[in-house]
Amino acid sequence: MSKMAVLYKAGQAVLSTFDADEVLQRILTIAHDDFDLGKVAVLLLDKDAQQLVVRSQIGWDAGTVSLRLDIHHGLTGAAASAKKRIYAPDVSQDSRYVCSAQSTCSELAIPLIVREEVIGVLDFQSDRINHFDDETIELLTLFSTQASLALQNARLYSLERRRARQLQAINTIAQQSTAIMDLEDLLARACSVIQQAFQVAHVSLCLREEEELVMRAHYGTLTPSFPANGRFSANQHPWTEVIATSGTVIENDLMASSESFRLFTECKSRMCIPLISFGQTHGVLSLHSADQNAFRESDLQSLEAVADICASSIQNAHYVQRVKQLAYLDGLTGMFNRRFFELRIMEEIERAKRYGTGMAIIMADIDQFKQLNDDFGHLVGDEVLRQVSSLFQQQLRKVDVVCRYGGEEFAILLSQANEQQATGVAEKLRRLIADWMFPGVPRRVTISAGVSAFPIHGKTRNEMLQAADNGLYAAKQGGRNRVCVGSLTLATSASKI
Ligand code: GH3
Ligand code: MG
Ligand code: MG
Repeated sequence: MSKMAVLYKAGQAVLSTFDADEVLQRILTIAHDDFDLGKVAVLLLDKDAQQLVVRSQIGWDAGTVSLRLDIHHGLTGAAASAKKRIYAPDVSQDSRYVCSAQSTCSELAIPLIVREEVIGVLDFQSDRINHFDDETIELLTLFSTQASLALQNARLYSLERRRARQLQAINTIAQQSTAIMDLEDLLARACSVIQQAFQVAHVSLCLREEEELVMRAHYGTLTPSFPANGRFSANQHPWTEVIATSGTVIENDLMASSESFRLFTECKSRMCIPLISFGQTHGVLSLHSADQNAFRESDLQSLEAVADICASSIQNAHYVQRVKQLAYLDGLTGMFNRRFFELRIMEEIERAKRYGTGMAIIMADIDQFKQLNDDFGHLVGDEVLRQVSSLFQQQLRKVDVVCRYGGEEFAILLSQANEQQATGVAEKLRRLIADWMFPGVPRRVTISAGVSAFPIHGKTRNEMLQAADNGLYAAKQGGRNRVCVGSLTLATSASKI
């Protein structure tokens, strides 16, 4: 075959694919078969490290692939630095030569250049002195130009595909952020879409709760010591920097880092992006890769777009939560309202049934409140209602729920409490109110209360309420300012003043 025909065939071969590995393979095959060269290597330039990395080779042991050489090292380094081909017809006579194979006698290194920029080097070695004649050198130089273009095309193509995947991900998450109302669902979905689009091993979405970050969704294998939905201090690297600067942190080499706290196993590079909405950092989106150097500045835009969508969904969810909360709050006292009580009593009864832990309710009503309003005015009445609510709240555990059931009546849900404990609590509240001096009320304010406990006084919401109500009725009948344990019939026992 004529030399021109070889060149034509070589050009066709390398330029007809967009797959970088395929291009590299074809370069080696052509050099080996058509130019009769035993040793050929393609080295690509790692600009940041200023090193040439062996990406593909033929003629050496397999171990040479991914070998890194300093840009000033050997003939390949000389070719890359000088941006021109370097030929050593007898390597033993060239001081720049660095031996990589004992049998090599001549070496030709040709830089791969795209738009004036070196992207790598093609390295040809022969076991014969003076192996390369002028024409071969010329042809290999032309071939290397085609190889540069093919590699550049493959690189652009893979960037384009990466870009397309990322755009697709943004689109998917954007659509779902409006379709999915539940925040947990959306965050979980976002993690898996991001993982696919950005091809990383692990993704997490952590939201801020004061000084801590809580992992609300993740994709990947967590380290055994870190539980799903676990929390950790935000005051540590890299989280603290992300939150303090509201900026993305990219770490492409975590091998050397000695940090003791890791979310995920096998994490060699990491990118942490703040979730910002209306100037507030709600949390951090983090991507973790099992490879070094997995993240590029060019991914930043797409990932920040995804982070923005997540942040605004979080903001929306907070708002929805707040609106929901408002629907369950009493405007005068700020306590939960009857609607909330109805919701929670069903949950508490369910829980008591499932775990056999018991629960109780107290219905408390202010005595002669109509008279109090009449004597001191409605505004004073309102203030008494507020203070009674807050006194109740202060006396109870976090798990208990105080609700303004209506007017001057309060319903209290006691989690995991029996009759005796509930009566004790009711009695404590009764005494506290009776002893309290209310502003603008120069006399005692008292309450009456009825208590019922699950399951002895009732097994359903209606039975429990009826029993507590019967207790309250008995307390009023018995002279007020007292606590009565209710039963479904009106037989009651009472504690007195
Ligand atoms: P008893 O000891 O039998 O419970 O007598 P009572 O006067 O407390 O009971 P009654 O049901 O006759 O009256 C309740 C009063 O509570 C009537 C109503 O004006 C008053 N009230 C209800 N809601 C409010 C409120 O939001 N603010 C004020 N100031 N008063 C209220
Ligand atoms: Mg009353
Ligand atoms: Mg009443």
